[in-house]
Amino acid sequence: MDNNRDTAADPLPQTGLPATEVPGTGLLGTEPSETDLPVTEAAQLLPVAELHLHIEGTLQPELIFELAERNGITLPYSGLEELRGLYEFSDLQSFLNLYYANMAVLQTEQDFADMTSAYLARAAAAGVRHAEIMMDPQAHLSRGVSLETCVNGVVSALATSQEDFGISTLLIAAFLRDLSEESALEVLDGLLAMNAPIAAIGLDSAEVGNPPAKFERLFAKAREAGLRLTAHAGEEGPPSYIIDALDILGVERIDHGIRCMEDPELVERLVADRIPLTVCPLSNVRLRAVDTLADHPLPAMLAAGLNVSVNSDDPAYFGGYVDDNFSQLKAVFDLSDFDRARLAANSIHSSFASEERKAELLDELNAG
Ligand code: ES4
Ligand code: ZN
Repeated sequence: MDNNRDTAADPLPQTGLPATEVPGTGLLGTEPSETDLPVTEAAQLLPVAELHLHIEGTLQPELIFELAERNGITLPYSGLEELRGLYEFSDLQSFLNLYYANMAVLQTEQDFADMTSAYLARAAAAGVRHAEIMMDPQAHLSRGVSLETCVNGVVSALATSQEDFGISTLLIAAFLRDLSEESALEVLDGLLAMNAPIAAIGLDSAEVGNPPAKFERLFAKAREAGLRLTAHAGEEGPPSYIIDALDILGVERIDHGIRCMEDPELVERLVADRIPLTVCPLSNVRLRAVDTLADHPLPAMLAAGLNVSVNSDDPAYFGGYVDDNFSQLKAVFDLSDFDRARLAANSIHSSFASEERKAELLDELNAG
């Protein structure tokens, strides 16, 4: 099957926006016919791939307190209510401060395994059938938690994800862009030396002031090691960071990428090359990248013909998992069944899963 054709040449998604030409296709928007993609009930969950998910961002407040007690850690919050009161963010950094602080409760392999299993159970309920899970090894190493502890803990839960939750999974080692490239290279060496089962590397944390060029050698090394490549770009950073992630780092996917909409020439390139953008609407609202969900560029991105998917990012912090992202998008934009099915298909096509697994999931999606 040609993975690109069916998404690239489909009629324009029905976004409620004026019909415009889909760049590069010469097609104008039309209502999808019965045979294009399945018409699903509003409440029905579509099988999706989650491509942008930080496992440390799935730590729910309840689990934070449970793990603190188990590990004899005193948290600087009196209880759940006080902690929950801190989930109001003004930008990416204000979130990252709490996200890194809460990781203190992750001490043992079992802690990492329990966090991962809790995510998989919730993701299964959200319709996730394949998940590409990022973890931040440097955020644990800096606290004295070994690479073996964090990697083996997460991997122990991922190893049985298909049997336990019906979710195929793979692991992405993400590197903190506010740390040095030397630190990242050292950690990548450690991961390769221990034969860690990672499929890809990513780049996350504070974006502005830490451009992709800082990590050219890291990505070259990962590519040589046969790893797939993705990077956060264009969340808070300018469109030029997206261009540099593609041209300097050679990434296959862009995490977020919403600021591409400020650069029509870049949009044209992303559409032509079918570059996947793993968009996280509720995250963008909570971190004030957009004012409200109604202001989110997702409908415009779909209308432009961009290869976008919907993901949850740090669901314990941003008010929802993939199903919540879909239902709130539907409520605000009256997202059509056709749009939802296209977003689901995009997520599967854009994954690093085997061609066999992608075909299986696409069959499931098309079977409605
Ligand atoms: C992140 Cl939303 C976001 N952006 C950048 N880095 C991150 N790490 C965890 N969540
Ligand atoms: Zn992210």
